[in-house]
Amino acid sequence: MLTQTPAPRVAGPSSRTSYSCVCMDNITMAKLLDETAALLEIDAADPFRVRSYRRAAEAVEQQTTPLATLVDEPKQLLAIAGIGKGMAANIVELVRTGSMPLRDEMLTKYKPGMLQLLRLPSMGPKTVALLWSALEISNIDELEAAAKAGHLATLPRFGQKQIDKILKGIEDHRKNSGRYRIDDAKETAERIAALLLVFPGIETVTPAGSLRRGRETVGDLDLLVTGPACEPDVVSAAVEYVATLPLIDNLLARGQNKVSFTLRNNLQVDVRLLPRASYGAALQYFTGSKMHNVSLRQRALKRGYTLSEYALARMNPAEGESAIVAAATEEEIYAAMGMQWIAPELRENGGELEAAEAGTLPQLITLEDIRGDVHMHTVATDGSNTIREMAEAALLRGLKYIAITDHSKNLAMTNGLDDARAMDHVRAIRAVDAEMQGRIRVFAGIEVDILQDGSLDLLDETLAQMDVVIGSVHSHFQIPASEMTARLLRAVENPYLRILGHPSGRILLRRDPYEFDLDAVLKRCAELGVAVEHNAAPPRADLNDLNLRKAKALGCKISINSDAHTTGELDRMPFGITQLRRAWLTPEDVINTLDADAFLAALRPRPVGVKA
Ligand code: DGT
Ligand code: CA
Ligand code: CA
Ligand code: ZN
Repeated sequence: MLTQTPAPRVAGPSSRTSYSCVCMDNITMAKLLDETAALLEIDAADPFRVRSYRRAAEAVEQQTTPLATLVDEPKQLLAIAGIGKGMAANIVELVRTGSMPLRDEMLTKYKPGMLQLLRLPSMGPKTVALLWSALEISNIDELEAAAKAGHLATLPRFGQKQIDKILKGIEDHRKNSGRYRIDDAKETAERIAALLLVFPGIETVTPAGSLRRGRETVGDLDLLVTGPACEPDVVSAAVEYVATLPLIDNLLARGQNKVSFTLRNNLQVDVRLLPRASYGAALQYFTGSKMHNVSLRQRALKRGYTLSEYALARMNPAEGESAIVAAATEEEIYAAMGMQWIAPELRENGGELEAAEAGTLPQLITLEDIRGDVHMHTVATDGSNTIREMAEAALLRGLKYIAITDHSKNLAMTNGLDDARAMDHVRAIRAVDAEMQGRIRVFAGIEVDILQDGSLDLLDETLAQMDVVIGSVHSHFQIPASEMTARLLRAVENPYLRILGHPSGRILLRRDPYEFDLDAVLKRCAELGVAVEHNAAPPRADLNDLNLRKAKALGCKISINSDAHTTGELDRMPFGITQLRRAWLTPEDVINTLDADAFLAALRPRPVGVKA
């Protein structure tokens, strides 16, 4: 329990000079000890020795006091069950240098890639040692090549069945080491949370890690769980419940308060059951990012505090004073550090800590700020719903205006509109706008293709009839960067183009962005008053957070749109908002926060002489 931990003393001046080492946290330390144990095992070391490193790793992970603060207090290190004299010396080395002699020695003898081999199914240390000594296989790629080339069959006990199993394991591992889109991850997290909440005594499930920070993809899910069933003395029944969830494909690890498993799609999930008293500290820690945490811990040390997954604690409490400064909520922790609470989306060590200290964090945009969504499709092209259905669905979502922006003829597979159909469509849109009687405004628009030469796919006269003209690239992605830049620059020079749609063309995890000089295009958009789009569809999510920051810095107007092809896809907007928040954007930076008339007025003015 937190209150029973002896208060750490102030670290001596010598160890204070290098904060980066003093900042090694217990979980990182445990990982390094565990790796050393695995390398020793490959080395066929005495099993007792291997075991001592494993036990030490477990003991370190369970400690509530950051051991890095105890390096000048060997007695306190030795007081921990599972840490003897030699291990205490190892810990001191780890803190001071980031490694330790035995680990270094093992890593000169073996290769780090061999640790990865151990994660494959049916791959133990003896097998890894054999693969190394017989075939010099030191990583997964080499193992795969050897298996495919038939070399493994020359080894004892390697039948075809065993080899097939290894190849399948490698394939699964590859999928597993991939990343998952935030929308898929979020849905999965919600599904698991619903199951967890069935257990009596589990009251709160919070996704942490990259999902909470809103990264567009996540490596694995980190779910934090609390409630009466998660207190240290009662946690085993809850752990048992989690470890036997029916959706678990592969149970990876099951500890005192942690269960790790993979799902059928290979996504890994880490569930941690935490006491309420330290939930805030855990949430802060496991939300990350790692660099944000390292920076925050350095600041804590300067204040005479330690920050861990258990608490923000005084290093040197006065007689009778509690060591704990804050632990139950994140708000308390940041406040005790003299900072504003920092939205998870900003926690990438990109200036947010400095701003929080100065009290100058931006008022980030929220979904409630959005009044209009001006990129969506209907049955006229590749959408699934009518204009009226889109309008009603948008109204239900509280929007004040939308624009219908179907495709143009170049995108033939979508039944894209030619000039005549586009004009008919404008009339149909205006009719629905009238039917809605002001409950919601329905603007006439088009998502016109930017052709290979940078011209637009429809006549100026047609475009002149539209309220919203989005220009997008949907073909010829592979042209040289200079040509793509020229193409986009020519497109935005067209006075009818008002918004540059999904400007990078990427499809997350499937298609890279096309190459061009983004800075040049953004600069020109800013000069001409062409808005740039953040496309809220999770597979697109461009401009991404970094480029959005750039667009803002260059003075671009920014528009966020769902690009919905069904009424349900209007609900993509929150994913886009998350990315805008990661880019530090405020409501003032985004034109969709304006009223309908102000929005139209904020778009690039129509060419003189053209009547709306
Ligand atoms: P991901 O899963 O690759 O999308 O990224 P994260 O940020 O979710 O990373 P993950 O799952 O490895 O860890 C979750 C959080 O836990 C991370 O953001 C910060 C914290 N954390 C994990 N491992 C370490 C570590 O070794 N050192 C520190 N300082 N923090 C860690
Ligand atoms: Ca994660
Ligand atoms: Ca994780
Ligand atoms: Zn498009």
